[in-house]
Amino acid sequence: MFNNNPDLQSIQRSDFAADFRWGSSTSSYQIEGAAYEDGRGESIWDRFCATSGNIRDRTSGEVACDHYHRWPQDLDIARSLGTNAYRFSIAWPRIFPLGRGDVPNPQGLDYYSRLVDGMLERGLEPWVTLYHWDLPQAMQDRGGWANRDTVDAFVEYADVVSRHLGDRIKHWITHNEPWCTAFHGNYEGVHAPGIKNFKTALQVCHHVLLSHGLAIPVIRRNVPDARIGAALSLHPLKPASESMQDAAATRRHDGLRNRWFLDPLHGRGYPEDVWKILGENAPVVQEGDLAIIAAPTDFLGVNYYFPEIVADAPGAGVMSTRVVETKDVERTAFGWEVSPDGMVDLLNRVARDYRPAEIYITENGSTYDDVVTEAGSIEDNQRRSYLVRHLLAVKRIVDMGVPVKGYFAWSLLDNFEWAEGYLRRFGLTYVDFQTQKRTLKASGQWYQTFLGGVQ
Ligand code: IFM
Repeated sequence: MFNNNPDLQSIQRSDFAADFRWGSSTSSYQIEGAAYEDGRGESIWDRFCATSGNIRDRTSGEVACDHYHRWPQDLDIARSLGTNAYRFSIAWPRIFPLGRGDVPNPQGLDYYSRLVDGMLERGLEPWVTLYHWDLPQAMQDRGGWANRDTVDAFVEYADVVSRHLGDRIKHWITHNEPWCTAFHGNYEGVHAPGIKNFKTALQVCHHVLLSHGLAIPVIRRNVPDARIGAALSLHPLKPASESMQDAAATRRHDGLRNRWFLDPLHGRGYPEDVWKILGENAPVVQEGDLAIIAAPTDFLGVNYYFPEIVADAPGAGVMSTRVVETKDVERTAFGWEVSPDGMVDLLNRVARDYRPAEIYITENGSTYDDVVTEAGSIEDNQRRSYLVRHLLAVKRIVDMGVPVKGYFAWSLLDNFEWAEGYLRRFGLTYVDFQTQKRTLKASGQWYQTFLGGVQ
């Protein structure tokens, strides 16, 4: 029914520029484990996972991939793939166990220093994300991102990390997917800290964007040759029908899902059409905030997974929209539509409407129910097909003149998939969470062959 069996030879690394960044992505809470080692403080995810009902398989990131101890092996895998870049994140509670303080935790800084050296030794350019959702719990106890003080604490943290690691890290991503921080965490309550309040989510959103803007000059001061951006989760959208109502709903949904982030980051302030709908839910924005948020960046990170189909839904939340599931489309095990064309549409739209100097696909990947064969291999043909077809899409986008300069597969390893626990595997590498054995999947082997890595 679907053309999900692409010619595996249909794309070559040489189809891309020699300096194209090829990488894989991970994040601290999802892989590190060692939750209570070397002075790490509690994060909101430790607390959230400890509450029954929050995580589908009742697990946590306490051990995860034990990457904190096994990172040399994991970086060896990244090197063996033939990638030239590696995206990872820093756990803020390892640096400031209480969120802020006079003295950063030396063991936390040492750990990341060794990790970064390990990347450089293996020819992996470090791409760091400062915030991939593991806020120190102590900051949450003081209101979390809804409290403007957290913005200052983030900037202090960014200052310390960039002073310590900026001699070796040149690529800085301030935040991963602010939409998820705000709405999964503070409106839907399905992510830490588990709050369900629309107004709070919008205030969180504003503070996260503000902290991005305030951190930029600090990082630039510490790392004059830094290249800085944010990684947004963006979605191409289509109306559920040809009705005017669905078209208008799609525009509203786009307003909060995409433009609410893209517009202020590109100097346009918050979209007025959405602001009007928000009414009393609109965030408190102080004079000068929007100029700060619009601080010039060097690239835009786009995390692309799936398109959304939107219908008008009077009374469904403040935005009166609903995302509908259409039948007869190919989906991953998560139910996310597989649409390489959606990626083409999205990146064309972003380039046309916002003209970022460079775009990096900072995440793209899929989850399927992997099976280990008797021989011990993982023949994840669907994930491999997903990868090949999305890389073909990247090639089309580049050929159209969109400045896409790199691709980071999500993820190097199977890992802790937030509210789904370990039920969803996104890795190019299979992780047996009982033994911590790593096995490159067929998808990882394909990426390795494509990139000219070493088996
Ligand atoms: O695992 C997550 C990641 O942390 C953020 N982007 C989406 C991935 C898959 O859900």
